[in-house]
Formats: sequence, structure tokens, C-alpha cells
Amino acid sequence: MTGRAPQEGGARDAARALFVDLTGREPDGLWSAPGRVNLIGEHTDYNDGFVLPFAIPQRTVAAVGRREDDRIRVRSTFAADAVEVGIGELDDLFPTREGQEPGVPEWAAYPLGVAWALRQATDSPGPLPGGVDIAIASDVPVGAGLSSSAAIEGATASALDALWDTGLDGAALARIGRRAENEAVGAPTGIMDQMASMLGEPDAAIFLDCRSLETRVVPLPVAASGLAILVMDTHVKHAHSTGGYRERRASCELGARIMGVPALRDLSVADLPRAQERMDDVTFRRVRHIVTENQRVLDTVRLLDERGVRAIGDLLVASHASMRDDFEISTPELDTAVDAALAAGALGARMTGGGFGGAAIAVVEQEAVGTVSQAVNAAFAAAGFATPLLFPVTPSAGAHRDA
Ligand code: GAF
Repeated sequence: MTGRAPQEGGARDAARALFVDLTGREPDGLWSAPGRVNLIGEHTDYNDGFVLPFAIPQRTVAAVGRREDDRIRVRSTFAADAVEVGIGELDDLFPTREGQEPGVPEWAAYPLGVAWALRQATDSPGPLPGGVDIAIASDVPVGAGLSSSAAIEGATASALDALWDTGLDGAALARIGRRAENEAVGAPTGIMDQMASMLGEPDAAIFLDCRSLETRVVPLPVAASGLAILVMDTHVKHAHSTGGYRERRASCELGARIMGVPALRDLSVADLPRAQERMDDVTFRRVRHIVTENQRVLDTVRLLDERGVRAIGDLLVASHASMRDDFEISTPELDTAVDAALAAGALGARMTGGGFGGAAIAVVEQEAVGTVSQAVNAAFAAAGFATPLLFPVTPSAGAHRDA
């Protein structure tokens, strides 16, 4: 049996109710943005490489209304208290200095960071944009590697773009979200999650070149192919503002420096023997993951185009092995989920997202969802791990106005 999927749509009512509770009136509008699953292409985004994520049905909703003054107040279901600052004070709060905590509670640094980054991007000597109240609720599981943070950023950026009339497109708002994440929250992430959350489309993945930011919508007709993509949330929480993610990024930058290229994107599989001669074993394995993963993304896109979803299983499995053995970002729980799903007949499986916890995915025949789920649950029980949360996802729409 699969677990209960995180509720879809509940966040809309919750955000509206929270806004009414905060302000005593109805919001001017509701804007939402989804979490994402990355089908393949992990840690390649900050190496100028290729990724292939899709948006999931679970969304974060921002209920937003204008204020008479120039203050900005945020409230969310993540915390008991609202946080309020003057819009003019955002420049004193951010950027957050490296190694320091944001000057506001971390959850509030996401929406306030978006407001700050949006002001910076559209900086003009004119008057401050009008104040706003923002109430946020989410259906995206937090800390599961499904980009709950990009969903907050996308919902807030879409709302402020509309109310402040900044007229930015989805890719520009994704860059605003990333800047908030990097410079307000202090997590050194790439652009993948924000682009997936802003630009996702139903029944499709988004192929993104993280250097040019060019995108291509790649059909991913999971249900029409008789398949399901099962998310297996291990409940091991991860955070990207800490340790491992930063270290991996530093290793990649070191590898690129040693090879004399601007980014690991500029190396191909044929360069790997030369790389191995020049660097220590750990750095080399980090480099090998990125270089082979970029190639796997390109191969996945080609196979999806030519042969459909059923053909990509082996690439997902190879991607997981590379993350487990070379990049070393998997965990025993993620490996157990992937191995158990494959042993029970999944066509392919891999951890998804930044790693060090979070979720894995499995591509399974629709009629095998129950069997695969039972096998994963049994493997977790046998290993003494907490029961995972298992639920199918379909590729879904990106950020939009809901009401
Ligand atoms: C996290 C980051 F936010 C992304 O930018 C990306 O690097 C991912 O980990 C790994 O592929 O989700």
C-alpha cells in the first residue's frame, strides 16, 4: 500500500484562512508554485550543466494583499508568529553574510529574501513599492528533497511580480528565487529547483541548460504509458545551507580549476582519464559524477524522444550508483528504497534532489505500485528505519495565479 499523498489543494484554503486571521480581510489574490522531482541530473546545475526536473502536484500557496503603508508582513503555517519589516529595511537585512544566520527566522528569509531580490532587480530611485501582507501554506513536504523552498520562492515571487507590476517572466522570477535562497537564506544552491517550479508543465519534464538557461519541454507521459512515478520520502531531513552540499560544490570548483575549465560542464567523458591523472581520488570521483551525469541527462532526453518513458530505467539506476559511490550523497535509507523498488520490479529508481536524506523515486508499472510499495515498506521495517512516505506523482503545472 502507498501512504497518503501529501494533500493536494489543502494549502489554498489554509493560506486564505491564515491571511484572514492575520488581517481581518480577504487577500487580493492567491498565487501558487509547486515542488519538484528531478528525474535526472543531480548537482549538475551549479556546474553549468544539464538537468531534467518536473513539477509535482503538491504546491505552496501565498495569499497576498496590499497594505496602506510600506511595510511587509509574512506569516506561515510553519511558525506561530508573523514577521514584519519595512520594505526599506530589507537592504539592511540582506544579503546574509556567509556562515551567519539570516537576521529573521529562517522560514521568513525565503519570502522576505524574494521581496529584497525583486527590489534589487528592479531597483529604481522612485518610491518604495506598496506594502503587502503575505500568508503562506504548503502541501510540499519540507526537508524531503522536493524543493519546498523553491515553491515558497516561486509563489511569493509570482505574487509580488503581479502586485508590484514588475512584469518579469518565469525565468527571471526563478533567478529572483535563487538569489533569495543563496543570499538571504545562505544556501549555495543552483537554479534547477526555481526553474522547475516556475516553468513546469503537465505531463512533461523541463530540460534545462544551466549555462544558457535555455529550456525545452520534454514530453513525459507517465500515466499514458501505463506507468507511475513513485516518490519514496525516507523522512531523513536534509538542509542545503549546511556541510555536505557546500563541500561537494567546493570539490567541483576545485576539479574545474585543476582542469583549467570555467565549469565541469566543459569536460566530457573522454577527458576523464586526464582528470584522473591530475587530481586526488575524492576530487576525481566528484568530477566523474558530474561529467557522466551530464551525459546521462542528454541520453535520457534522447531516449524519451525516441523510445518513451519505459526506456530510461537503466540511466536512472546508473545515476543512483554514481551518486552513491562517486558523489557520496546517498544514505542507507535512500539506497534501501532504490534497491527494494528495483528488486520488486521497478523499471528504474534513484535518489532525487540534493541528497544526504530526502526522497528517492521509482518508475513502476501502474499495476505494480502496490507490490513495489509493500516491498519498500518491508525493507525499511527489516532495516529498522522509520516507515517511509510513499506516493505517486504526475508531472504538473508550474507557478500561476490561483484566484
Ligand atoms: C538542491 C539544490 F537546490 C539544486 O540547486 C540542485 O543542486 C540539487 O540540490 C541537486 O541536483 O535541490
